[in-house]
Amino acid sequence: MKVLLANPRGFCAGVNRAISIVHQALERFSPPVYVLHEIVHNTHVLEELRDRGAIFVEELEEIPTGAVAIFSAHGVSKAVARQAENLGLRTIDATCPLVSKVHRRMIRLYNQGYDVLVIGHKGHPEVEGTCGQVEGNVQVISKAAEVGGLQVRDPEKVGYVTQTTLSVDDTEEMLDALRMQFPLISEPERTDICYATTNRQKAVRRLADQVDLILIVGSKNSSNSNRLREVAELRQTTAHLIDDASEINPDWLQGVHTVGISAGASAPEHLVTGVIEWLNEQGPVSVEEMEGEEEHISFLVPDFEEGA
Ligand code: 2E6
Ligand code: F3S
Repeated sequence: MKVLLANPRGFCAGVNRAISIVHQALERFSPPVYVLHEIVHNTHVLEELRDRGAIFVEELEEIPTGAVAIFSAHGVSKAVARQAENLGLRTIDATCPLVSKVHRRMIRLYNQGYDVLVIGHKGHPEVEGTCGQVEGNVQVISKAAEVGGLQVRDPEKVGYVTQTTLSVDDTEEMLDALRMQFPLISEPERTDICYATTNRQKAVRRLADQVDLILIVGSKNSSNSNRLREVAELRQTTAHLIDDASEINPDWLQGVHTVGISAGASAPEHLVTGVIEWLNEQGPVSVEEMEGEEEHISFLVPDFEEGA
């Protein structure tokens, strides 16, 4: 069997930074350190950090006064940040800088009097954090069909921001609908879909044309990983999202000659290696890495001594 590896795949700069922040906090402060929400959406990353003394919670009230509280890579609303201060927590912000950039644009548009639309998946923590940058009522849309039902104060003063991990194709469709409805809509030079999302989707699109089956390594609640599976399926290639090799169903391999593998932005590379090893146990495999976009982006880990 042949194995083709998508390139790029796996960890992005924001995930590397967020995980490093938790490691650094565990070194600087005595465990436990608390993390509001999953630092990134990956069960294996969480397991490893739990073993080192991180505690993941969904509510600030679960964190004892004076403890270290890290905000996840997906970002938080202003109200949550304020509440953490009021509770006397030592906060450290691991929000991806590319999400923080979206927050800043959201605030700017709102302060300029725009009705700001958030294009994204309702209920996802990044979308909640982005909406919560401003006090006013923000409308979230997740598909083109919802555009017709939007109510705005002034159709000539509408702007939008997007979630960073959306499907590039679906977003274009939504933007076309928005441009029809609001011809003067305020647009950024590029959408807020981040470089890592764009590159990983492009790589899976190319991979899908060359393989019989695609395995995406990533957790079920990871938005960007789910989008990779959809990209493959849109190209009529069967795809499965798996946390690790243990979730592979051997029946999936019936009649398959070439397997493609990719990994979401929050999935560690050792899980991809585990999948290759598992496939190799079923019969010899040859592994080939596809050509792809080179990524040189990295984000500094803040020195949070003063902030915390
Ligand atoms: C923060 C923002 C975007 O579910 P989603 O894809 O957003 O999150 P992860 O944790 O799977 O991926 C990284 C990430 C963090 N993406
Ligand atoms: Fe940031 Fe994009 Fe990763 S927004 S956390 S670089 S998937």
